[in-house]
Amino acid sequence: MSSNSLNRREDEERVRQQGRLPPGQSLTQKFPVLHYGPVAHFDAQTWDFHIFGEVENEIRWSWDEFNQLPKKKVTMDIHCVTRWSKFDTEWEGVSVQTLLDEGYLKLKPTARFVIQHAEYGYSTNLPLEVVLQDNFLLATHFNSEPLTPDHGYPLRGVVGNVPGRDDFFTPYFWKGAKWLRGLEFTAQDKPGFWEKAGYHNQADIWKEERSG
Ligand SMILES: Nc1nc2c(c(=O)[nH]1)N[C@H]1C(S)=C(S)[C@@H](COP(=O)(O)O)O[C@H]1N2
Ligand SMILES: [Mo]
Repeated sequence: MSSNSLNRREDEERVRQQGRLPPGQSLTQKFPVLHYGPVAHFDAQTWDFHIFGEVENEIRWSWDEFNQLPKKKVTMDIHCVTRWSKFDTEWEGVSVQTLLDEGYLKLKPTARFVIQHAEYGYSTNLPLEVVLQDNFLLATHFNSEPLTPDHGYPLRGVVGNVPGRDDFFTPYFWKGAKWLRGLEFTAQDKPGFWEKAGYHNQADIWKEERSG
């Protein structure tokens, strides 16, 4: 066995002992790339970020404007439904709760779900309360570097498990859309790309809600 696979096993055993390895998952030291369709091309001149639906103020931010928003860092464990988990990943970006707290965005009381809309029509849905948790971020950076194109540059949704925060609901990682272009707030739930393809709508990593 190579020393690398020995390390991998030791790391996996450690997170298992810590109660951080969800059922049916295994630890990876790599960062796999997974998506349907092509990697999106980014043009700062035409890119915009659109917030719409059950909101008091519809928003369109340019890339420059988006980058003037307050950002924060969150470290979390990410869990892909294809059974890889990556631990202690650090993300930087904009928190939706911060947008509310600082008055950039005001929701209508009818808003209950959030649909992430990405390039090429990819979408994924989450309950509003999950999007407002600290483990959901509109991320521009991974481990202090801008996202790479295949991981969603310039912007993606991310959601993962924050160790010790059992009060946060954590879904599988497909619930973060790469090449994110907008958020739609809705009164009714709207299953997204993988959810319509047979993945679980709620996707709780601890309950192994993979399909159905
Ligand atoms: N736009 C877009 N975002 C997407 C997907 C996709 O097909 N298109 N796939 C999802 C899935 S299934 C996973 S597991 C993660 C993978 O992110 P990664 O390639 O950065 O590991 O992206 C999610 N976001
Ligand atoms: Mo996935």
